[in-house]
Amino acid sequence: MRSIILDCDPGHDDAVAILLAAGNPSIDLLGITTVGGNHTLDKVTHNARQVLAIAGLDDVPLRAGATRPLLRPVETAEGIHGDSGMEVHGYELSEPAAPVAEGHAVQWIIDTIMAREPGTVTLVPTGPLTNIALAARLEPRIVGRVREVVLMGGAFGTGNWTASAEFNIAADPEAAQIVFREDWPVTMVGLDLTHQALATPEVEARFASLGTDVGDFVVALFGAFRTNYRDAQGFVDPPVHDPCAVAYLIDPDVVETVRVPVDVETRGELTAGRTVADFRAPAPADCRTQVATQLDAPRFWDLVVDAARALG
Ligand SMILES: [Ca+2]
Repeated sequence: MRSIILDCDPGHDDAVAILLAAGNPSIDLLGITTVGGNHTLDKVTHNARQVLAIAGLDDVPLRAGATRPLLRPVETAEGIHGDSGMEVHGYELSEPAAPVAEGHAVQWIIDTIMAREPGTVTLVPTGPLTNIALAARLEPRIVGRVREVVLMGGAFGTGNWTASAEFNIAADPEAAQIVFREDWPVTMVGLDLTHQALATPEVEARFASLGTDVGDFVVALFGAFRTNYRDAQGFVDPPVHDPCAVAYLIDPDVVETVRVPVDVETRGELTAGRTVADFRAPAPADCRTQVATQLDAPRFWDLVVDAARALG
C-alpha cells in the first residue's frame, strides 16, 4: 500500500490520474491538492471537485494551493484543456458536490507529512511544482520524511510547451529546480514516457463498454482531449500523461526507469524550463534522480480500466 498526496491541476489527464489513484486498491490516496497550471487555480479546483463528485469520492480531502508560479506570470494551457480547463464532449458535468476543505494546500501537505511516520508519504505532483517547492521551503524537515517524489513533468527529449520544455516545468522552472535539487528521491515521468500512453479508439472503447458513469466520463474526456491535441500538436490519439506517474507506484514494471542526474534550466532564452538529464556516464552513487523511459502500454491501460470499473 502506497500512501500518496496527488498535487494536480485538472486537466484531462489529471482527472484520469485521480481516478486511477482512487480506484486502485494498492494506493492510499491521502488527499488531493490543486495548483494553478493547466488553468487558473479556481478552475482546476472546480474541476477536481467535479471529478471527485462523479467518482463518488466526496470523502477524499481536497485543498487549493498556489495561484501562480514563484516568480513568473501565470501561463495556462487552454489550447489543450479548453476554456474550463477540463472540456468534455458529450457528457453533462453537474455542479460539483465535493467540498473544498479549509486551509492552504501547502500547509496541509506539510502537516500531513509531519504527522505520519517518516518514509511513508509519496508526493505525486502532476502540475507545476509550485506547491511542492513552497512546502519544502516552508518546512525543510519534510524533505527527509517524504518517501519519494514521483512527478509527471519534463522531458529529456523534445518539449511540448516550447521546443525545449514540457508545460509543467516551463510554467514554473524555479519551483521545479527547487524540487529536483532537494535531497529526496525524484522520479521524472516525462514526455519521453507519457507520449506512449495514447488514448487510442481501442482504449476508449474499453471505457465505453464499462457502461458506468465514470466510464462515460473518461470517454468524454478523451473525446475533447483528442480534438484539442490533434489541433494543437498534430497527435492522432492524445497522450494521457498524468496517470503514468500513479501507475509507476502501483506496478514499477509498467514504467521502466534509468537513474541519471537531472537539473532544471531556468535562465536560457530558448531553454528555460528544460529538464537536463545527463546520460554521459553511469550515474554517481549519490544520484537521487531517475527518468522514465519505456511504458508497458497494455498493462498501463489495464490498470486504468480496472480502476474506473472499481469506482463504478
Ligand atoms: Ca497535470
